[in-house]
Amino acid sequence: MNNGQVKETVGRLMIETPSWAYGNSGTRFKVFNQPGVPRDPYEKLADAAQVHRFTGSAPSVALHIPWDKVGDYRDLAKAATDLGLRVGAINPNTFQEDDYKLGSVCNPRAEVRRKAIDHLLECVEVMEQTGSGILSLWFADGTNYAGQDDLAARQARLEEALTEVYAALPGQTRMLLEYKFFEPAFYATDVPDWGTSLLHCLRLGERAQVLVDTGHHAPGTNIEFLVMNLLRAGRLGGFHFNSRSYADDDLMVGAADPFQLFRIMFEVVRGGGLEASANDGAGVAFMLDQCHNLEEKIPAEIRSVMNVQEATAKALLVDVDALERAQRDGDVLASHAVIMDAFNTDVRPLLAEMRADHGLDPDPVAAYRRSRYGETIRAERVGGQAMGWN
Ligand code: RM4
Ligand code: MN
Ligand code: MN
Repeated sequence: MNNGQVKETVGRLMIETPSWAYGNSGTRFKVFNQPGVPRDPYEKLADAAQVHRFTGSAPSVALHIPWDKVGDYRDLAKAATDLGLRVGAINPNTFQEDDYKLGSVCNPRAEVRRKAIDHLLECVEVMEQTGSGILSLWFADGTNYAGQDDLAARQARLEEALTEVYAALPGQTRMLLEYKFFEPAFYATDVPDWGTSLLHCLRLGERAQVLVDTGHHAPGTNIEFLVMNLLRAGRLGGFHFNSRSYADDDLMVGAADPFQLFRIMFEVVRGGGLEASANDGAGVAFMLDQCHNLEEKIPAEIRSVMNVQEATAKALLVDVDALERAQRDGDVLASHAVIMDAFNTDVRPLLAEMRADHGLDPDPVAAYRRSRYGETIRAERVGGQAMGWN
């Protein structure tokens, strides 16, 4: 691909930011408070609009219910539109109530499962009211000890719940099923890996797809391999981008291992995953799922969008003809060199040019700083209850 095509393709790539990235967050030990943090979902949207304003590439915001519960979701969707945004994926929360101690949709007690399913159905209604195209499911369900519950029965309960919710999905909307190998469950997680997620999705139907959170794998997992396979199967629904060094660290995407992000984006490009990138259309939904505990949240989201853009631009620069030739010749070093040449290209000038082409500042973080939006919210948002996990 030439530079012009790279700019055009990256310019079309849209990345969704999560409402929870703008609220307070922390570790298992402490939620840190930052000044100027949103007090309600409307203020989260206002912050998300800044990320879109300076990148031109983050037009949608994922919501987490009930963290983002409001009385009137149509009004919230209208507020998003007024800010030049739209509501993206709706994420139910079935992991923060005592009732869910032994699981939500996999709980051994039918009444708890009913409560969890009803919450998922409530989120389907939120989709309808906000025009969202994606129900994004992650379950904290699992067990801590061998024998604690019947593993197969838990899968059957999960299947039953997903079937009911899938049937309630409006129109052409999709259900994405996210997996994570451990935490909070430490013995057996009910959806630990892409295989389990895919099995459920295949049973449900075409509008059920796997969500790959890049932080949800054991160390050393070859994520690009499973991304390739999911694309081949037509079941890669989307990404939750973030980076990890140890567990589910939720750090900025591309921070811990930019080479891994590049390898993932290369498989996305190869598998046609960039072709329909509208978040609630048929394509792969590119979403961030991060928490900024130490760093300022809005510029961290801007930086993250830029990291995805850089990895994508490098992936697009791979000389595929030279690569295919070297692969055919069995020339291991030459094929690897083609990949490394692309990865080692400094694409920052090209992306700066791309932004200028779109009437944006070539340096989004600097432009955000100059806007003094951060100072403004820190001065204005005094009093009230800051939003966050707690
Ligand atoms: C989980 C998972 C989900 C996110 C929650 C808050 O670990 O990544 O996507 O909704 O955290
Ligand atoms: Mn996630
Ligand atoms: Mn996570």
